[in-house]
Amino acid sequence: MKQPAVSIAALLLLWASFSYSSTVPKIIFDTDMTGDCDDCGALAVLHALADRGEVEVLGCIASYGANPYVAGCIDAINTWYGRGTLPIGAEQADYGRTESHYLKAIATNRARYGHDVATNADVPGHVTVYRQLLSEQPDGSVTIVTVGRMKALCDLLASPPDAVSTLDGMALVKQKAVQWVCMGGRYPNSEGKGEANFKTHGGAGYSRTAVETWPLPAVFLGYEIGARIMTGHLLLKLSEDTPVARAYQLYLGAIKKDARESWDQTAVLYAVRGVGPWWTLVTTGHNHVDAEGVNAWRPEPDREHAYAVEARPPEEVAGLIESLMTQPPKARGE
Ligand SMILES: [Ca+2]
Repeated sequence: MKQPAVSIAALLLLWASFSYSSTVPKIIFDTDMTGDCDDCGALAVLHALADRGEVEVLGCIASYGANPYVAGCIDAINTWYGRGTLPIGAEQADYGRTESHYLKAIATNRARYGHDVATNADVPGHVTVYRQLLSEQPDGSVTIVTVGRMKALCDLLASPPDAVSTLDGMALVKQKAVQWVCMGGRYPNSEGKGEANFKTHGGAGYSRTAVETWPLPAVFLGYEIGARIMTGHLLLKLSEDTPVARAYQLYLGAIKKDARESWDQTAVLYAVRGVGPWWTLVTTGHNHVDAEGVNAWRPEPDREHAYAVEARPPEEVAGLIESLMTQPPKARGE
């Protein structure tokens, strides 16, 4: 009697692991990694959750061409986590905003980080990669996470049919994506304050277009959520052989702080684990964005928009994010 019982248990475990792996979110990570370090922290959280079997990372998009070394830094981080072959697409145009406290130091140090991409010119364009990643996936399966300006997302939505897919960008998104999770804006923002991803550096038109035309559910993690979650202090203690730690060391050293707000990490955490105990969602109404890129939540008409509201103390979420950002990569066997 013992033998069959063990086999059934093993079969159940196998079935559970199969059904689990087939239902984890599939994520494209769209980042403007340049002027702040929370993009690196968000990518670390994404890899840590992938190491735990909670998410499949499809690829990364470097949006807005803010700095030539975005793709190189992304590749250094992906390589550190054993995912150096993940596709990266990058905006090839140079918009001239090149300052970053950490990008070049990490992207060009291939001897230390073992990656093979140095600059955005070493990878295909953002639209090509976006379209490729989407077209390869089952219908209704992809979550797009943006933690920067929405230039690349707008370019995807406006893209014509090509060799990758006979569908235009809007039809491709409708067929393959399931939701958009966006770090951006403020909620409900009746006072009309601006937020960087929506408003600055030419982003205004893009945020308005993206929010108005995105054809599926969209969830927004606002400025006010991540602004209260301070993380990074444990990364300061890690070796500079860890690229995410190095980014934080260089960035926090430059601004003379020992931790940073965690805006971008909240979008990744939500996209993988949902509201959890940390947030509730306001789902009635819609996110309105004006011509200047300033958003406000309007109670009507209702659209498929939602925004997160803090439900747990920020210190608790900070502890979780910090532990994920410092979780040793599974691929390194540490
Ligand atoms: Ca960002």
